Amino acid sequence: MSAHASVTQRVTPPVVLSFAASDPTGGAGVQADILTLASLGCHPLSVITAITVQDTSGVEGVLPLDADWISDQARAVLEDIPVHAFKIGMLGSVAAIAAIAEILSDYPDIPLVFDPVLASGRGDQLAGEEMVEAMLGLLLPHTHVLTPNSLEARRLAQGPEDDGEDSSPLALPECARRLIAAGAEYVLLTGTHEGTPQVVNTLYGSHGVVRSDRWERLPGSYHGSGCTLASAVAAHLAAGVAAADAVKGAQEYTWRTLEAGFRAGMGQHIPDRLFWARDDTDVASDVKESVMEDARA
Ligand code: PXL
Repeated sequence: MSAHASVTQRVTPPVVLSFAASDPTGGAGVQADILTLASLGCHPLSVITAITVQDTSGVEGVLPLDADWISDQARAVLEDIPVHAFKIGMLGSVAAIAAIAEILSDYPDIPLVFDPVLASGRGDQLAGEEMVEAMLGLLLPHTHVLTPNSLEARRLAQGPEDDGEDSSPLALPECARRLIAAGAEYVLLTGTHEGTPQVVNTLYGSHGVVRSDRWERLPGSYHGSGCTLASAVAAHLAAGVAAADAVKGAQEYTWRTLEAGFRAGMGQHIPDRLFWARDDTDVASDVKESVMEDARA
């Protein structure tokens, strides 16, 4: 009898539901989430919010899905499978945001990691002003950990009073304070876009800074680093790790995926979410080799 034939009831791994858009390059979007969640031992559920046309240099087109189709995808799996964390990435419309907010309000005890995607790495706009307003009003109140980069944090936190010609950009701690006042429990503000020698990522809570971590700045430009980080936080939360430690573990994992990143096309590098499976010295590589050999035999 083959070793695969016995039907035993296995323990289900932590389950994370990701709401995200498709990125055919596999660098960002739902593909990045699935790779990250699987690499960290979770089972990923994926609800597609939009389909994009893009390469590793930039986004050429976005087709938002009907809000009803987003709700139906989510309701079908949620009624079948218990979920341990939610993750939200790129959203295609205000209607999609409202539909997802309604679903979240039925699952108040499941932690949500919200990566407020506003633009691609090249700067293609992926969310208009009404979507920013809807994210603030409808999704932040459900958010356990918000993961904006500094550009997203300023755009989300900026009020009309900050729009004057000669007003200086908002300080990042003030952005975090406003985003927490809008409903997020924690804000992990990433510093990749700041001009600092190291990348400084800071986790804020309702009493101020919870932790601040510094990372060697890598030379490449990466496609999907934010999706990887947010999914990694969700994976840790789904496994029962509390926010401060989840954020630490997620940053360590993400930095290693970037260090191992590769340039598959002509644009940005892609983080290697499965870096450990390619390490010759790792047990995982022995398993992969033996599976390949069995298949060839
Ligand atoms: O990295 C943010 C992001 C998320 N999701 C999709 C994207 C991008 C950036 O391009 O295309 C689908």
